[in-house]
Amino acid sequence: MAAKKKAEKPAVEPTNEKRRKLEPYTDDAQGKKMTTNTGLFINDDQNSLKAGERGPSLLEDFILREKITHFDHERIPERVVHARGSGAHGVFKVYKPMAEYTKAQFLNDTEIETPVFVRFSTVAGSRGSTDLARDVRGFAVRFYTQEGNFDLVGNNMPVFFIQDAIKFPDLIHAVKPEPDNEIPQAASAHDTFWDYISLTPESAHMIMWVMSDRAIPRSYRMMEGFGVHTFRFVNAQGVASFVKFHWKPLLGVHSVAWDEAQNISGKDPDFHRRDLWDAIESGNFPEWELGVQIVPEEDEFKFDFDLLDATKIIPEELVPVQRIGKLTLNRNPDNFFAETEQIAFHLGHIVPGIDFTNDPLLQGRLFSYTDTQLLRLGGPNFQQLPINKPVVPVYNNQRDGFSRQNIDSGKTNYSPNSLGNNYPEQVRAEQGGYTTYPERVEGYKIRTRSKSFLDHFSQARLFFNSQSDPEKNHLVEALCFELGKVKTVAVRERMLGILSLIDKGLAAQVAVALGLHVPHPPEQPVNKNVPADGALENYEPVNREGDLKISPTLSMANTVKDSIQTRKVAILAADGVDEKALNTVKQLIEAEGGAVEIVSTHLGFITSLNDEQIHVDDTTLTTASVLFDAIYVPGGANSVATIEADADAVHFLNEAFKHCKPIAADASAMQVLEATYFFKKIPSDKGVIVNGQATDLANNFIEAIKQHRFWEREKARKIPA
Ligand code: HDD
Repeated sequence: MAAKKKAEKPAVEPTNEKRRKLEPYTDDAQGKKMTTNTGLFINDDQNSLKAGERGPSLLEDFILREKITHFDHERIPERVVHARGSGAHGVFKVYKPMAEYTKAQFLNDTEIETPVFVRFSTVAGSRGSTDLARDVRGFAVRFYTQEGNFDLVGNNMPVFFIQDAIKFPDLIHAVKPEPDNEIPQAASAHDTFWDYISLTPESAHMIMWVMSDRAIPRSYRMMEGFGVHTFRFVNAQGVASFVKFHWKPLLGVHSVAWDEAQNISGKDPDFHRRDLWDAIESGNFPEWELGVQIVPEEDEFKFDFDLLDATKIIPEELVPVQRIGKLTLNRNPDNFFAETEQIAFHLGHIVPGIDFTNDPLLQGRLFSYTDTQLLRLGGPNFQQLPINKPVVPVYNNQRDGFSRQNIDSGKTNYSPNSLGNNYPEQVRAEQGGYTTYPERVEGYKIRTRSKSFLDHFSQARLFFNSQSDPEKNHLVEALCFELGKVKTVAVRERMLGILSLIDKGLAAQVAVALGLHVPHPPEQPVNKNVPADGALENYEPVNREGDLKISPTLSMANTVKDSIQTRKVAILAADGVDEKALNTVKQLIEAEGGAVEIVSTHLGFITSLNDEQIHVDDTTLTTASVLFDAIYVPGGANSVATIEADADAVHFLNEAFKHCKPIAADASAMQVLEATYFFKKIPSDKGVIVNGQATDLANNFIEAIKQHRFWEREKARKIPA
């Protein structure tokens, strides 16, 4: 697919009702005169009012006071979790009517393009923290539907750490920087997190996901998304089914290496934010398909896990994912604060045809989101902020409060009323009024955990067993890294106990790195879920084998690898480069949708063999291999000699090799490869393309880039870059 041209912003607006509705609030100061907030033209914005040239500033200076006061109040509390994030506008369109399962209009009308706003995030770090932290990624989607806002507030992992929302504050306290010294930022590799996890066996499955490469995505555009909980679909006849939501990225699911992630955190902490922004600005609109797994109500108890347990997936082999529509992100926000920061997601923003289940994690979330916005956005009127307003009108008897925007006219602000003809009127279900699914519930008031929630290990094992060998190695290394940072030996030991209940080999490998022994025989993990008066047997984890041994869809090795669209290729070149070879490779890569940057030893231009002036995008000082997906070294004697002599350029290649990236070099550039460490140690590698003329070389290189990474290279462990 060819790289698309930069999108003209107005081109996407007419199709997007939300964008049109934001337009009146969006202002540009181009060509405008400066005023105070009351509209007074400002004559001097640079000098405060003083009593004499060198005299004190005067309290009377209302311009100074207004400017400083506003500045003093610019910050709002960051989100208590998911503080660091990036958002974009887009549209969603359903492929086929889903009337059999849900009456939600936006999932039935194939003509409607529903406006959306999506915010991706990390969980633990502060607003200014690195994008590449090992962490869960938030994947929150707001649909501005004709029946009101629907928010699907999910993550890039399909399960969660805990089964009950009452534990959430403890989990988050444990993962956030430690309270005495506020260290470490945006990292789970510390004592309090693993202390908590080692006492919380229900987190075993989630820990497998967080220690996998899913926690260090290559791009937000290359992540899956999941609604996590089991929700409920309800059709027009009132028939309900259970549903799990998925987002499947059309570019496939890809990650970086952990060493690379740590480097990127220093070289470009905005890596994911920049990547999303640049992709949209260049017209390479990120796309996902919405998937659903549907379970008829009568099959609720058919599985060896509980559908209400958010630490469990429904394996796709048991219930296939139907792809029912497409999400396209096609426009960057105009203002980060007004849109990305002020958007207030809430799992309870729901539309007819979609309903909740009794998942205790979900139930608690239904409280938390509005509550947190009240503090974060300063009162009950946050729904009237432009980014939060639905595209449909809002009428009710809620009134007043800080920063009320609406001017609600009329005498009545209560219901029932006769003075206002009893408006706004309630809406019958058949006319779209929301009705809750009349699920029958009865039981004792009781604080307990259902026994059907106690199998904490079989799906953790399923996940581990489903990984490819390189993925398993990464997971083991992640655990060695994280637990290696834990100072308290007893915590490490408890974690080895938990790991041994998932997989003995896994535990043994981690134990070697920690210089410890796996507790033997593996005891039941210390279980601090047990309430003071609770009976242990009601909480004791069950370690069953699990019906399914392998679920191939859980491995990123099986993702789609058919495109190089938006992959970034660095061309290492200097004066005297063979421009024919360079241009052939560059053009073929760009024709496939890849992006090429010329990296040299200085900025400005380089002069090719035939005196062509080639613009340099970056130098080995201003960029780094970790910011690219692949590297190419064209020939040309002088260029090759310069690159070979530049230690940073040689390091660039060694590092790219270490991170398993495809590398191509012209035959006449072999001298550069020979200067590298890897080429001496491993002269032949599937991902190192050195044969063929420019076109063949480019085509083989493109095929290699589609593979993303040559992880099997890591086995050799010989590259110290
Ligand atoms: Fe949450 C934010 C996803 C459990 C309480 N959550 C937040 C965001 C995402 C999630 C993506 C950021 C939204 C945005 O971009 O503005 N949260 C999840 C998922 C969960 C989950 C997938 C488990 C399945 N969350 C969860 C629990 C609680 C919360 C159990 C509390 C009991 N989450 C919050 C919050 C946040 C939030 C405190 C912080 C900022 C906000 O809501 O708007 O209310």
